[in-house]
Amino acid sequence: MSMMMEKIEISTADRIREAYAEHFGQAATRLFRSPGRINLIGEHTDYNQGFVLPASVDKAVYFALSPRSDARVILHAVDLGATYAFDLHDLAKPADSWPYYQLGILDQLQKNGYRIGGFQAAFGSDLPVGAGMSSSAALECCLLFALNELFVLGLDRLAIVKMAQRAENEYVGVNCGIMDQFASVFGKAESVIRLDCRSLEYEYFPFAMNEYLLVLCDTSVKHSLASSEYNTRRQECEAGVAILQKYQPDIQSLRDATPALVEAHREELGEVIYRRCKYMTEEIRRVQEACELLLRGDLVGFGAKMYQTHDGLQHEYEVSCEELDFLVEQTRADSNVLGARMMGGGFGGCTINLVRADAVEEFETYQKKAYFQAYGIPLPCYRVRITDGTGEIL
Ligand code: GAF
Repeated sequence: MSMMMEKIEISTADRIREAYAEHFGQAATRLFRSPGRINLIGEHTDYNQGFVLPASVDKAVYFALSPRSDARVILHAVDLGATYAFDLHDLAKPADSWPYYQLGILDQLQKNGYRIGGFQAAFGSDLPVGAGMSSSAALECCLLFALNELFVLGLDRLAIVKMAQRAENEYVGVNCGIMDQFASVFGKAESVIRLDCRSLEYEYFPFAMNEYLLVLCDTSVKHSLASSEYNTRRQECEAGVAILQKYQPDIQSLRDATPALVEAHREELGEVIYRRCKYMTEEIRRVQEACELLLRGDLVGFGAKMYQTHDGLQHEYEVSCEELDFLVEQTRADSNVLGARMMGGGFGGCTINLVRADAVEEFETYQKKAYFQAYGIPLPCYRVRITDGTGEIL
């Protein structure tokens, strides 16, 4: 299932290829790329079996690798200047956490009875870590895709997605949904993916960026609450389901509940669980409505939905943070911005902004200035290009 890739971000690809040659003293056999993702709308809905609207972007993880004749694995993290070597039969967690993602993949392969030999790899990325663009999912998907090719394991793309997600759940310990891995593996140039996270049916929607651009503003902060609160949100949603099931036994997840049902049981849910369920049932509907707007070419309506999502994430789901709220607030009076919201798991990372193309320069300038004045932190801005998903660079 090799895939010819368009030659994008070649400088990072070359950098990793060269770093491999320098570290291992010979050229790598193969080179693979897995992109990060954006998500236009549908946040935290994946683990509630709702809908999401992500796309894979022009920032990615690259793995250069070759098989070995023994059972040794050597991982060279180019961007960290660190190397970790181990035997395939010893997947114990090392002191440093950076190899967890790769070990998680090998752990999954073993648990599922896939046999591979040793290999050596150099990897690195141009994907900002901690920016909420799924650098960890990209890392997992890239290695698994590469090993699938190298050792001819016969996994299809969906199997890769599911196994990479389980690596994150079981080995890394983050109970993430399926969106990030799906977007990284199934991404398609100039398209967003509407994914039903229950059936895993998906549809590509053309998203040509001509008059408007998607711009990410990177707060450059990642508050430590991120992964613990993520797992807490999942539990809160499950607690909501358990209560609502008393009144509607066929509810399996918040996907099956309506905002009216949540409202009717507000008192019993309690204030916190009520707010989580309210946001979730509304957001799942909002993604569907937003897709309709997109199909009709109504980007103004679509942008308004992005703001509603942010408001819900800020006040009801409570996964935003001061810096994200500040950046979104800044855009509200700007008629060149159709929509803005925090993106991803929250507690830091990026906002995603739908901005009139001819005003992007101006937008970035005022955001950078205001952010620096408020927090003393430079604000990287990324103009996103939607590219193909995971594949081999030939
Ligand atoms: C993180 C998770 F990994 C995703 O599964 C998703 O839940 C997202 O947060 C929030 O929408 O990126």
